[in-house]
Amino acid sequence: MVIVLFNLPAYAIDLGDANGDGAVNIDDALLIARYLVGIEPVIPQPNYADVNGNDRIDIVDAMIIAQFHYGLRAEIPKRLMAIPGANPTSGPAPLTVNFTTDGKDPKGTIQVYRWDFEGDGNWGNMGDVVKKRKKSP
Ligand SMILES: [Ca+2]
Ligand SMILES: [Ca+2]
Repeated sequence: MVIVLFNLPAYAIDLGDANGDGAVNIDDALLIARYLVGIEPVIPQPNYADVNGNDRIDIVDAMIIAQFHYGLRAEIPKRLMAIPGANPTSGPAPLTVNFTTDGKDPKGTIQVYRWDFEGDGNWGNMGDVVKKRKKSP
C-alpha cells in the first residue's frame, strides 16, 4: 500500500469585505469612508478593511475596494493565512509524515496551531510542525 497525500492549497482570504456580508463591493468602500469621517462608529471586520496591508484603515483602502468594484482593478488583494505542507508526500504504508504550516494572522501573532487530522472537528493544539504516522487509508 502506497499513501499519497494531496497537495493542500494555501488558505488565503480576500480582503475588502469590511462589512462582513461575504462580498467585496462599493458598500465596503462606502463603509470605510463613513467610518473615517465618523458617521459609522465601527467596521465589523476591521482585519479585512486594511486591503493594502499598511496596518491602517484609511481612504486608500476604500479607493482600492472602489477600484475593484468598478472594474478598474482586476483583483482585490488577498492575505495568505496558512501554507500547509507535508514531507514526505508519498511512500509505502505505514508512513511517518511531518506536517508543517507557515501561517499568517492579520491581527499579528499566531497564538496556537491546531490540527484536525480526522476531520471530525476535534482540534488538537500542537506546534507548527507535527509528525503523524499514517496507516492505510
Ligand atoms: Ca462586503
Ligand atoms: Ca490600509
